[in-house]
Amino acid sequence: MKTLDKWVESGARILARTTSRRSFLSRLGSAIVGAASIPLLPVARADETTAGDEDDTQDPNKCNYWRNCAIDGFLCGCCGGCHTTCPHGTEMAPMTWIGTCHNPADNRDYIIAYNDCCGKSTCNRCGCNRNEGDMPNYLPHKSNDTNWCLGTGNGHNVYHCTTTLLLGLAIQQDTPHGLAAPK
Ligand code: ABN
Repeated sequence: MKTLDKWVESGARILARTTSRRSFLSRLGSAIVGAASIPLLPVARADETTAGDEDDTQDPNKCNYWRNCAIDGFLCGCCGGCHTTCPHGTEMAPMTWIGTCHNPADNRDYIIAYNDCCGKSTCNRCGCNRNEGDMPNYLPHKSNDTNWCLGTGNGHNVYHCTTTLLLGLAIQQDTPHGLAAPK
């Protein structure tokens, strides 16, 4: 014990001789803050990995999925169906809202139909509201904020979720005013 006491005492004397009180406190503070942040580092890195590596544009159950560019509704893939089929117990509305979305995977534009699934209470999962090309409600044929289930005509008017069907490639068209993008 005596040896340990002497060792600590001489260490403290050397420290006192070579350092001012202010610089000692500042170094001590840095050491404490540095040590406290060590356990956080792997967590922060893990978060970055998740955010950076995920490509939501190719995941049908994410709002950022490329086909969802003009959607206003709940994704059927989160409601017991998938992005192209209605969940069991619902039926697809015959009328639909159409959008043109860009697929970054092949750098092309596609025409997408947003067919609502009807006949069960609103799903309320994976609600997405992206609205590219959407128009106000007073232009109902150009607005995605419409319950297309009202057109089912068999009493299944309740909206449940929305599918995203790929109708085809969007190609540029000739117009009297020259070339125009299909959007
Ligand atoms: N087309 C989806 C939807 C349904 C009900 C109300 C608004 C939007």
